[in-house]
Amino acid sequence: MPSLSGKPDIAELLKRHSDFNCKTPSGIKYSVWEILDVLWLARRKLSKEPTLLEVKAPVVIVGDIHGQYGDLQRIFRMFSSKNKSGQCTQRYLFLGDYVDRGRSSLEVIMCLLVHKLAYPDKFHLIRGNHETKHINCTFGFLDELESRFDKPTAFDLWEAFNDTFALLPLAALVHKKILCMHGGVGPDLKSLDDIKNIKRPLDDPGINALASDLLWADPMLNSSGYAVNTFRKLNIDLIVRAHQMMRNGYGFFCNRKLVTIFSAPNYICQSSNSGAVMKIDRQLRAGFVILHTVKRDQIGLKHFKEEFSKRNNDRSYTSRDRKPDPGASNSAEALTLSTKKAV
Ligand SMILES: [Mn+2]
Repeated sequence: MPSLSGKPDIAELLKRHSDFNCKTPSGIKYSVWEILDVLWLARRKLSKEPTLLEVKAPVVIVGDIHGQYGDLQRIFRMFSSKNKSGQCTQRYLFLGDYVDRGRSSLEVIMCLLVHKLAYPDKFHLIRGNHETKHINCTFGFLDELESRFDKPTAFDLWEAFNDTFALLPLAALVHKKILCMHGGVGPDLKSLDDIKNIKRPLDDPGINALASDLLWADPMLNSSGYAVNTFRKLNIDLIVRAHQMMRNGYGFFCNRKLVTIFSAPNYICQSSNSGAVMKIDRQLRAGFVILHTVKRDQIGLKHFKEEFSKRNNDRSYTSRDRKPDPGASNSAEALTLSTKKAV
């Protein structure tokens, strides 16, 4: 489909997203044409990317967002040197599940795609299981579009978004050592070339067993033997995936060879879970930043300073062998993967 109204103003769209206060009930005002233009440009960009992205370190890895625009803004602010949302001062890798569940799926996916267009080499998006038609027609995205546009327009936009999702890469490899995907791996993964060879667009990943695992698989807690073989076979140190809600935002499995990160705190307003994002530094050391749930009476600079000094004094170190302390969800955790310097 050709561009419909010419080139969208990416700088203005970035500003509109960073200025937006997510408490405004009406959401960001988009014209149908600018959405279609952004999607058209995004498809052009994504279709040139490989199915297995090669990503350099340092990088910030983000798990499920699920339409929680305010939390996406918090993540940008946390990692922005200017303390401003929308400023891409870091390399980012998002692990999918941008839409559904939360109330601002449209803002989240538009914000991410606009960033992708503005910073194509620093901003990486892979596909989650909610970036598929038969899931996002049921779990909120289509309903949200129908509440903001007339029904035929909403349906056309939903189709255009899903055409774009069909082109998203399915996995990423950070510095050749950390394999990242939304779901997980399964017996169909024999080598990294198997991922590279999956052809896109892939309208229904369910028809490809390996793609299904990458989008849907969950770790089996007793699978350390399988994990060891997989890591040897693929010559990797760690798997980073998302897809499952973690009470503290992240969790290690399979003898600490696999980590789940989930970046939507207070998920669907029922869970009091924290969110987490993972930062991999130049030396391939991994650390986590936790997004705590924030109550109305906890907002403000005074409360932030109190909380900050409280958390800063917490030097506890969480290990898999120690029973997690429910009060210590702010514990920092660091993991050295390799001493090799990242290029
Ligand atoms: Mn998922």
